[in-house]
Amino acid sequence: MKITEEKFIKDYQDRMMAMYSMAIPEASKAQQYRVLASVVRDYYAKDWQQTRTKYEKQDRKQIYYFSIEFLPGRFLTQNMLNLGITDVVLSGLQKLGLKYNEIAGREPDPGLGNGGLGRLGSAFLDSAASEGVALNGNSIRYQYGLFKQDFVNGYQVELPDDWLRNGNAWEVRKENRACVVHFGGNVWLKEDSLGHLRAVYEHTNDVIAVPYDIGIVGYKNNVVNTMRLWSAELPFNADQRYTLAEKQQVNDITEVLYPDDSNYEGRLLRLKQEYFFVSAGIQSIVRAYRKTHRNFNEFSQKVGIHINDTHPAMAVAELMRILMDEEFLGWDRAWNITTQVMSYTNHTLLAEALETWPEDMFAKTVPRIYQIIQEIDHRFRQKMVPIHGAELVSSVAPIQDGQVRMAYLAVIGSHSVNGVAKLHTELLQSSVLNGLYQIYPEKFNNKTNGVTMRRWLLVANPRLSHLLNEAIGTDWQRHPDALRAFKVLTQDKTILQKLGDVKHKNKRELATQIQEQLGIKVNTHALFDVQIKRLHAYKRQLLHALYIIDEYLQIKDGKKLTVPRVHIFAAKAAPSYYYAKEIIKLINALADLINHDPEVNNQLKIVFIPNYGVSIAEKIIPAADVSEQISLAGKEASGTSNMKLMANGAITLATLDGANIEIKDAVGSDNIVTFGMTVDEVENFNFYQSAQIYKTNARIHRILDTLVDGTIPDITTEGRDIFNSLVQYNDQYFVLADYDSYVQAQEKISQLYQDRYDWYQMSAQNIAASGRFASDYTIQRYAEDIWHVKIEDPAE
Ligand code: 4GP
Repeated sequence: MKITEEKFIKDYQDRMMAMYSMAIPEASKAQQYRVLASVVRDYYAKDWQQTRTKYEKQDRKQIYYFSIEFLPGRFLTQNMLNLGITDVVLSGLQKLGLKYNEIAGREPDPGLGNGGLGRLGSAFLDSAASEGVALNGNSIRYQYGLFKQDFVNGYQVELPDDWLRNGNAWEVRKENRACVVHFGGNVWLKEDSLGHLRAVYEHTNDVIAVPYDIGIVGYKNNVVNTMRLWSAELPFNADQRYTLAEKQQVNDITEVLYPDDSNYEGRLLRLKQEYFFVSAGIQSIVRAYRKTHRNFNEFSQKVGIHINDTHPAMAVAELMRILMDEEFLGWDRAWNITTQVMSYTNHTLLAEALETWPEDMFAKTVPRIYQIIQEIDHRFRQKMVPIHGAELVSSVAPIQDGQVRMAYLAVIGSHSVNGVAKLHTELLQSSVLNGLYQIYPEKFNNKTNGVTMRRWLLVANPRLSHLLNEAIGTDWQRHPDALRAFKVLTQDKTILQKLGDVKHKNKRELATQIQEQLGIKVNTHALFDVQIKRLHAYKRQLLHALYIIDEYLQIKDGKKLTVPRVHIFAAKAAPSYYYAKEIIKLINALADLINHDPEVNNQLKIVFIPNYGVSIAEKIIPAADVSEQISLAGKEASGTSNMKLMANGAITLATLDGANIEIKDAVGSDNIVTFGMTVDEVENFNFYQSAQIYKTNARIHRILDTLVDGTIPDITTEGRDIFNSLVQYNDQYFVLADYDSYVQAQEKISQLYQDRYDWYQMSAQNIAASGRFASDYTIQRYAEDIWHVKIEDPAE
C-alpha cells in the first residue's frame, strides 16, 4: 500500500475522531500515541493476513519459538521503519502540529521479558520476518512485567510494571482460537473397544488460554509474522459459579513475569505458567496443522518447535501427549515425530537456571505429563544403559533423586541442541551437558547470538546510520555484512571527524537526559564508560565499582586521571537476589559520594540509570565510548550488549568470555582491550586464596578497606557483606584475581582515548566488523541447520 503524506494526515485525523471523538489538540499525548499506533497497525493489517494465507497456500514449514520471555522494546518506531513510512509519518505529524518524539515516548516497553534470552527471542522474530522465515513467537501475556526499578536512598525498590494499564495497541485478542489447559486431577489409562489404551482425565482444574496476537513486521518485504501471547481465563460455563479465590488462582497464572520463586507457592506458579503456555501453544500448532493435513505423516516436515532455554521443555511431553491421547498415535511413532520437531537452545551454564522440579509437585500439577516423562525416562535408560553404563545414564536421565530434570528432557527429546557462542557450546559439551554429549554428540551445534542492526543502528542511532548511508550506501541495512565497506574509510580523516561528531552529539543527548532525569551534570568530553546488563555477581559490576574507588582514591591523593570519566551503569537485580541489591546500593552510595565531592567530580562521575530496559538501552548505547564486558571467563554464555555496543562504535573492554572472543577475532586484537584469566586458567586455578591477595596487595587492600572504614558513607551492612564475600568467603567470581589485569586494561583504555584520531579509527573498525553479529545471519543459520527451512525471497 502506498502511503502518502496526505493519506496519512487524513487517516490520523479520522482515527482520532473515531477513537476519541476529539480534535487532535484536545487529545493527551497518550491518546495521540494510541491513534498513531492504530493507524500504523492498519498499514500492515492486510500484509499480516496475506502472509498467513500465503504460508497456508504454500504449505510452508512453520517454526514456533517457545520462550517464557520476549523483550521486544517499543514497536512504533520499529514498525514504521520496517514499513518504510517513517518520513511520511514524521512530516505528516509535523504538519498536524505534533512532535513525534513526545508521542512515541508514550509507548510503554512491553513487560514480557527480563534479559538476554528474551531480547534474543525478539531479535530473532524481527530477523526472521525480515528474512521471510515463517517463525512464530509463543509466550505468555503477562499482565505485569518484571518490575519497575526505582532507587530510594540508593536501594533498589520494585514497583509494579503495569505496562498493560492503557491497553496494548499492537495486540489482537482471538478468543475464537482459545484452548483448554488441564491442571491436576487424576489421569488413568483405559482400554477402549479397539483395545487401545486411552488416557482418561478426571477432576482436573481447567483453565482457558486465550491468545493475543501481535504482528511482527519484516523489513520492507510485506511479510508480517505473529507473536502469540496466551492469557489465562476461567472457563465459561453457564452452570458454574466461581469463587473469588478460584478466579484469582486462574488470573495468577499470567499475572506476573517471574513470580518470586523463593517459596513453594511461587515455584508452583512458575510450573503452571510453563505448562500453560506450552500446552496452549502446542494445541494451537496441532490444530493449525490439522486444518490442512489428514494425518501426521508430514508433521515433522511442516512444523518445527524451538525450546528457547529450559523453561518450555515440557513441550516434548506435551506434544507426545497430544499425539498419543488425542491423535491416537503409538509411542514409537509419536516419539519419532517429537524428536524430529523439537530443537533446544541453552542460554546459560549457571546450574540454577537448569530447572528441576520435585517429582511430587510435578506429578500433582501435571499428572499426565509426569507419566509421559516417566516413560521417556524408562525407555531412555532401557536403551542407553547397555551402551553407556548405568552411572552415566543415571547422571543425565530425566528423572533422578526425586527430581524431574528439564534440561535433560529437552536434550533427549530434541534433534538439535545449541549453545549461543563458540566457547559456551564447547563448555556445554565438556561440562554441564557432557553426559548427554557423550550419548548424542551429533545433536550438538553452535549458533552464536546476534542483534538486530535495524533497531540498534537505524532506530537507536539515526546519526550514525546517516553517516554510514552517506559513506557506504544503504546496502548494510538489509545486508549488515556490507558494513565491512566502512573499513576502508577508517583512514579517512573527514570520516573519523564525522564519527567523532556523531558520538559527541549522542553523548550530549544522553547527558541532557541524565541531567533532566537524575539532576547529574556530566562532562560530554569525558570518556563514557558503560556497563549495562542484569546485575549478577558473575557479570562483575563489582570489579568495575572497585576500579572507581581506585580512581577516587587516586584523585584524593592529588593525582589527575589520564582522562576524565563518566561511569554509566544500568541494571536490575532479581527481587530476591540480596547480594546483587547490595552491589546496587554500593554503586549508588559511591555515586553520591563522588558526584558531590568538588575535589573529584570534575574528573569522575557515576550515573546509575534506573529501570534498565530496551528503551533506555537505545539511549545509552549510541553514546558509549567503552563497553564493559567483564564477566568471569566461562560464565557469560554469549552476551549481546557487547554486539550492540560494538556496532555503535564503542571499544570493548573484555574478558575472554562468551562472544567477546568472537568479537576479538572479528575486529582484531588491536581494536579491543582484553584482560583477565582465561577459562582454562580459572578452571586450573589451584587453591585460590583471595584473603592472601587482600593481605599482600597494598592497592587492593586499600580499596577494600573503604568498604568498611566509613570512607563510603551509608553502606555499613552492604560494605561489610561485600568485603566479606571478597575476603572471608574467597571471592567466588575471582574479582581480586583479575583486578590488576583489569587496572592495566583500564589504563590502556585511558591512554588510547587521549589520541582521538586513533580512538575513532578503532571505533570505525568495530563498526565495520560488527555486521557478522547481525541476528539476520544467526537466523539464517538456525533456519538452515536446525529447522531445515529454506530462506525464501518474499518478493517471489
Ligand atoms: C542469557 C545469557 O546470560 C547471555 O550471555 C546470552 O547472551 C543471552 O542469554 C542470550 O543467549 N541468559 C539469560 C537467562 O537471559 O535467563 O538465562
